Amino acid sequence: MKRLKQDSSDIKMLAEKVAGYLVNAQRITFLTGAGVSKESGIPTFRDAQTGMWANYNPEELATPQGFKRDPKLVWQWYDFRRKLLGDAKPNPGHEAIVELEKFVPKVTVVTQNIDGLHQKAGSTDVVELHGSIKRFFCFDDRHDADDVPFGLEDPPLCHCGSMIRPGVVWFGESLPDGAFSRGIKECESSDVVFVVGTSALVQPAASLPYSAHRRGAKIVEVNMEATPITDLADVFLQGPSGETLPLVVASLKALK
Ligand code: BV8
Repeated sequence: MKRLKQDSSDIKMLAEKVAGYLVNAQRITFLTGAGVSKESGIPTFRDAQTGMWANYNPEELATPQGFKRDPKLVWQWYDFRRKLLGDAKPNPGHEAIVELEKFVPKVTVVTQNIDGLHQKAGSTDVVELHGSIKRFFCFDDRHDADDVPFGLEDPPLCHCGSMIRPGVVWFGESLPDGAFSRGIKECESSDVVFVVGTSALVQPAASLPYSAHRRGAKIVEVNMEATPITDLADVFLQGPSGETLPLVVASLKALK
């Protein structure tokens, strides 16, 4: 049922339907985006940028060209976001994904997020399609750089003389070796693929649910609003993932 503006009884009934998919599932994959971290206080990628960032387009800042054009601005944008993350904690949505590891033999998280909250929550198999804001390497040769202090005005320099940048994948850059192929493999071998908190606009991540669907996986979308994936989904759970995913876990426990 894809009726938008689902009420609580709809959501409960749909959560029970999803739990039914999980009773005998051997492998499930969660493809997550910024929405899963929203209830941890992390603005989503497309939320209106807050404060001083209101006048900048993230898709311009998150590019090698943007960094070369204005290294100070891009560096400070990531420093601001990294600080936001500092004391962010996983929310009940992250925790529900971890709890499912008790009931399903294999649970993989393929995330577009760079915030590390899935790992912090305790997920044991996480693929970071777009890297991590907590890692750094140099712009020219990708020499790893140790942890960089907060509050630098400008990007520090690598021992090779190149500017150090955040260890994330920018627009126009390839995904880390093996990450996307691992994402395809997990989505194509899963009984159920959850697509949680993503606008499903950025490629090639947004193509993963289609790979899963072609192989017959059940697709469960969790979002506040419809996306390009909604029509593909077997179930669309409309609501915050911090509320809907724990409902699925509670329904599964009642079935076990
Ligand atoms: C690449 C890291 C190969 C940086 C990010 C076709 C094929 C291949 C490439 C392309 C293609 N078409 C276009 C491209 C180019 C480009 C692209 O996709 N552009 C878009 C704009 C069309 N793709 C690339 O460049 C990729 N590279 O393809 O390499 C290549 C190489 C060279 C030359 C050619 C090809 C690399 C893309 C990676 C970019 N890096 N992040 C950083 O974060 O600073 S992308 C960034 O935005 C995120 O990582 C995420 O992937 C993306 C979208 O964000 P979402 O996570 O979806 O968040 P968003 O805000 O959009 O949505 C939040 C959702 O949550 C909403 O739906 C909302 O309703 C929902 N929500 C809110 N609250 C809640 C909630 N849901 C549940 N609960 C809640 N409480």
